[in-house]
Amino acid sequence: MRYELYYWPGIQGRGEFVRLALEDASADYVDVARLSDMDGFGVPAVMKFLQSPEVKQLPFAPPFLKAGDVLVGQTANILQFIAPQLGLVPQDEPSRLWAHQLQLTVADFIKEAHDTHHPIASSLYYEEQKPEALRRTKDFLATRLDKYFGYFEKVLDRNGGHAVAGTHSYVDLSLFQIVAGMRYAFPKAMAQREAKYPRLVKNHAEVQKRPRLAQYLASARRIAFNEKGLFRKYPELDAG
Ligand SMILES: N[C@@H](CCC(=O)N[C@@H](CS)C(=O)NCC(=O)O)C(=O)O
Repeated sequence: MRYELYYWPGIQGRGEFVRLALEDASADYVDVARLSDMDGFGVPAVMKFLQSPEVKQLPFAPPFLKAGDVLVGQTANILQFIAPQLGLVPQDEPSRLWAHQLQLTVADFIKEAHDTHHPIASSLYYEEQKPEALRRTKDFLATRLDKYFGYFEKVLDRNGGHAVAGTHSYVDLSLFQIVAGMRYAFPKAMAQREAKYPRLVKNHAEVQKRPRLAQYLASARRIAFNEKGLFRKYPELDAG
């Protein structure tokens, strides 16, 4: 089956967590918004689902994914849906619940990382909320980052180096992505902390070496991190 991923073009954002799963599994998919408007794709195709009165299971926001007649939104929910089909989670319910629990925690982390540069409103520019961003980031780096990374480190330790014991799963891919994002956005802060998180660092290195992922990461399909996405590099925020 050909999956259709609907996400904003030009950023990794939350769509990247879905892309990583599709790419790691070598799934047949189209990244709809990155294809031409002229062929019926592009951003208009995304907007069609968000605005058409005919869509009953209306997504709130991208990413969302279409698989045959199924239309599913919310990053963690999309992953929970496709992972069993892609062999990226064990089939048993306890494992799937555990993976989903972790993915929801990743979603919480991403929101907090995003709010470092947009603590007041997503509708305002970073430059319009810079003093608040500095204050928010100070606390994020002092308390929240270590709380989340310490938690994920413990999880990897207790499960033999994987998020779900004994197997590679979509959560390992998401943990790779948050390490990559944090290294991009906060290189100083990460350099000071990485020694505390050897399993997270090892997971990042192992995921990036997976043959299909390595190919993807080196391809033009992997959008570079930039200052429009979730993880943004504003050196003044990276106090270490
Ligand atoms: N909880 C949702 C959040 C979705 C979300 O915030 N999407 C962003 C792009 S990453 C968006 O387009 N939001 C539009 C809005 O919130 O108005 C998820 O995990 O998928």
